[in-house]
Parts: sequence; structure tokens; C-alpha cells
Amino acid sequence: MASSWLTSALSGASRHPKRPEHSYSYGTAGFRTKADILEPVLYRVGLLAVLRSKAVKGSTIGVMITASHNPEADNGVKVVEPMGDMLLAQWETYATSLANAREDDLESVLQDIISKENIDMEQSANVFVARDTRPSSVSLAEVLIEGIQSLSGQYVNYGLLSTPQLHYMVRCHNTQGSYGKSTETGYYEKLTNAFTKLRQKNGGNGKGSYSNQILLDGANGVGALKVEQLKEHLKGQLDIIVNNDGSKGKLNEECGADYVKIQQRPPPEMDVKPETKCVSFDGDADRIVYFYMGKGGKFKLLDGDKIATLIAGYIQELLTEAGIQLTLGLIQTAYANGSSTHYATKMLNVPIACTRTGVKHLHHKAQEFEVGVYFEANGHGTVLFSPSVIPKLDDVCQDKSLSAGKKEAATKLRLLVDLINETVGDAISDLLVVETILYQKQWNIEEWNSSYTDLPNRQLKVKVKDRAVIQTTDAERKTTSPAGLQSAIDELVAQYNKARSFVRPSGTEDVVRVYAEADTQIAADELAAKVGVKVHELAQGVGDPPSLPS
Ligand code: 16G
Ligand code: MG
Repeated sequence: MASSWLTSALSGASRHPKRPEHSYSYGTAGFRTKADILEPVLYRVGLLAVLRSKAVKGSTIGVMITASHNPEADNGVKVVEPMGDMLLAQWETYATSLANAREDDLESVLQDIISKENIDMEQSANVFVARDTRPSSVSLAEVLIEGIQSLSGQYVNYGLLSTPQLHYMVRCHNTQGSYGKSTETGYYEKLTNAFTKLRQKNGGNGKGSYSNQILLDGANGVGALKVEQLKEHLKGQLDIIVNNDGSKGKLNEECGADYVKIQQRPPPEMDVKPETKCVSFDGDADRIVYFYMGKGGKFKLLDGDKIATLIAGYIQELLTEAGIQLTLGLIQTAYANGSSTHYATKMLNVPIACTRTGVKHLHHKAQEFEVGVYFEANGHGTVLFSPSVIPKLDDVCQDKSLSAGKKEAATKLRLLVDLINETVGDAISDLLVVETILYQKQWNIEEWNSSYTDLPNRQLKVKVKDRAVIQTTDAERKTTSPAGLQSAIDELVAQYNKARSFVRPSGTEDVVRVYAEADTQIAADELAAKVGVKVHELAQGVGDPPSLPS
């Protein structure tokens, strides 16, 4: 006779049947597709989250319902590990099998996970649930909860949260509050307490051209709502004006960090005056970019690389002032602008590591340093501090034999640790970190932007028969297949100044991505197009090859 949990799980699944024509994959950012085909997936993710919680002896697991920067009609779901990290790779595979299992196979897929992971079905389970502002998220959350309950899991439904807020809640809860209180107020209090103290310490002589005014593009998403709450705790220290707050426009439509980065222009809804500091979040507020309109109305983007170098440079300065030796590293991907890499190594003296695209790769690499700053150029990033860091900082703060200057620098670093959401890139926390540093330096956005000048660059997509024929190595900077492609790229790159180019199969779209940078925009455009033509030629391109700029 089937166990009662199994009967209950299977009968729930039959209420949310999976259609044979749909297939799903738990990719780098969870399941993500059209919202109207996600119901069976949400139910099964409910089952998976309970199993994961049981597998980690009842620690709390998080489930976030969002499709981030995708259009409003899409949705998605991702699972958060007990310390706030992303789901383990092995469990991504289980998630995909569960989501795709035919109803009559569901029992064996569940039994397989239980036996491989040696799960005690008597163990209690707990899941934290949150969602973004998509209209479809409400009913999808109900289906998810049905899945959790069918395996007798406990749950807390936080309703609307940003993705990083949910990651934070999960970590706080599993570390018995040592990371902070697992409430939304606890989140704002932790961040704004650290922010206020750092602001007092940094003093800001008011002589520079720093302005506390920020024009925010909330992507018509959850970040806009959360910033309004943050403002109550900031008590006027920042003057944040929220645009695209969801009151009229659609989520991510002509707004949001992805729009601004790809279109290289401000959202049309925003009235951007020259030199005004602007910030754009994505739909679930785990990405942030800054921008402004420079002289002559030229759009200027300060992306993840600019943010990362600002933060890494600040940490480096404080470590030097405090006389503390820690291994500090900046983790980038091949997309990082060559100027940012050059600036970090030559001017800031911060070592660089490069990983494959995808947040989890950067996150893992950052864990190899005592202080690991990681950012993708698209604006997703944070800082990780190894467990040895806080005791080292506390020692300096308390050492009476050290100078006041050293202790002060260590205290600032200690506060910075509290200001950063280490679980995942967090647009709100990153904004507070950037504003702290700009205030300390008394920089306006133009001064910050001039720390280095991005090399002109171009990205293109090439459609090919099967993008899996493109294989890469060296953190995606070189191709190993198809034969002859890498040598062709090398030859083309050699014809331009300060040039670099790479190609990689996209993880989220059926295309091959081409990146090129060079000393001028014309050169970067030409190089990207020529590399694109080579990809088309050597990897069985579909449709027309990229055309060369005229
Ligand atoms: C996903 C990744 C993002 C990466 C992007 C690349 C996460 C949470 N998200 O959105 O980090 O930059 O994919 O897309 O890992 P691509 O493979 O299509 O270029
Ligand atoms: Mg996002």
C-alpha cells in the first residue's frame, strides 16, 4: 500500500496536470517560461522544496516566484538553499526531472530522489515563500503551497518580496538570527543602521559635489515598492524619487536595468535632467545599474563593472588604512569591460579572477577569497566575506595599542559587512553601498564615471543550427570547437587596437552571443560583425550572416 504522503502528493499532482507537449528546464535562474504553463511546475517545486528541507534536516528552504527582467506575461520559480545560496547543481537536475515527469512516472521520480538523498520522510520540513508583482504570481504561489502542504511541509508566505530579501530571510532564520532578524523590518533595520553609522563616520565635509538625490527606475516591479519602505527607515538621508513604480506601466516594459543596459537610454517615462544621478533595478531587484545624461545629452551607463571597481577600491583603501592583510579579489566574467579589468589590476591593485557567465559561478569563485567582490557587467553582484574576516576586524577594533585611524577603518569595514547582503546580488543593498562610498569621496556621478573610460564594445547574436557546436574554455574566453573558429577570431582581433572578442552559446536563448571591444566604436562594431560572420560560416548559421557596418 502506498504511504499516505505519496497518495497525497500524487492526488495533488493530478489536480495540476503536466501537458506532454511542455518541457521545462531548471536553468541558471530556475524555471522561467510563459506564466500560463507553469502551474504543474509550481506544484512540483512545492514537493521538491519539502524534500530539500527534509534532506537538510529540516532547515528552511526558500522558494521565490519571479521571472526577473522577463516580460510580465512570463513567470518563473527558483529555490534558495539554507544559507541563502542558489540551489545545488544535483538538485537542479532533480527539479528538472520532477517538473517533466509524466503523472504515472511521478512516484518513481520522487522515490528516486528520496533514495539517492537518503531522505527521512518523517523529518519535518519548512519553506519560506515569496513572490514578485506579476499578476500570475498570486495563483502560482497558491499552487506552490498546495505542493508543500501535500507533503506536510510547514511554510511561511511572505507575499511580496524582492528576490534578495527572500534569500536574506532564509539565511537569518537558519542561523538563528545571527545574520539578522528574518522579517522585512529586520532587513531594513539591519541595512539602514549600518548605512547611518557609516554615513556619520564618513562625515562628508560637504565640500565635494556629492548629491543625495537619486532618480530611481523601479522597473514597475517589487523593488519600487520596497524602496518606498526603505525610505521610511532612511529618514531623509537619501532623497530617492521613485519612477516606474508600477502605478501605471507594465513590469519591465520600456524600463528596468535590462532595458537601460541594452537600449543604452533612459526609460521614456523618466524625465532625466542633465547630470542627475539615476538608478535602474530589474523586476525582482537583484540587479542594479546607474546612469546619467552627460554633456551634449550623451547617455552614460555605470554598469556592474563600475560598481564592482568602486566597491573593491573602497575595501582595498580601508584594509590598507586598518593595516589588515586579507586576500581581496574581484570576480568578473568575459563580458567585463577591458578598461575595468585594467583599472582594477593596475590602479587599484586588486587581483582579478574570471569565471563563466552565471551568478553561481561568480559566487563560488568569490568564496575562494577572504573578501570576494563579484559583479556581472549586467549589474548583478555582491561581496562575500569569509568567516575569518569578522574576528580579524573585531581584533583591530578592540586593540588598544593601535592608532585611532586603524581602528576607525576596521570599524567602517565591520559596518560595511552589515550593509551588504552576502546571500545574493541585492539592488537595495548595493545602492546603499554605492551611496556610502560616493558620500565618503564626495563624488558626483560624473566624477565616479571618470575613474576609467569603458572601451567601446558591441554585442551581437548569431542564429545557428545547433549552438552546442560552440564549445568554450578559459572562462568562455576561447573556443575549442568548431575547428578553426578560435584562430579566425585571433586573426581578426590582431587587426584592431586594444581589441578583444569572444563567442559563447547563450544559456537562456537559442543563439550564439558575440562580444567585441576595441579602441573605437567603429572598430568594435566591425570586429563584432566579422567575428559573427565567422561563427555563421563555421557553425552552420541559420538565416543571413551579420552584416558589416557601412
Ligand atoms: C542568467 C543568469 C545571469 C547571466 C545570464 C546570461 C543567474 C541568476 N542569472 O540570467 O547571471 O548573466 O543568464 O544569459 O545566474 P545568456 O547565457 O543568455 O547570455
Ligand atoms: Mg533579477
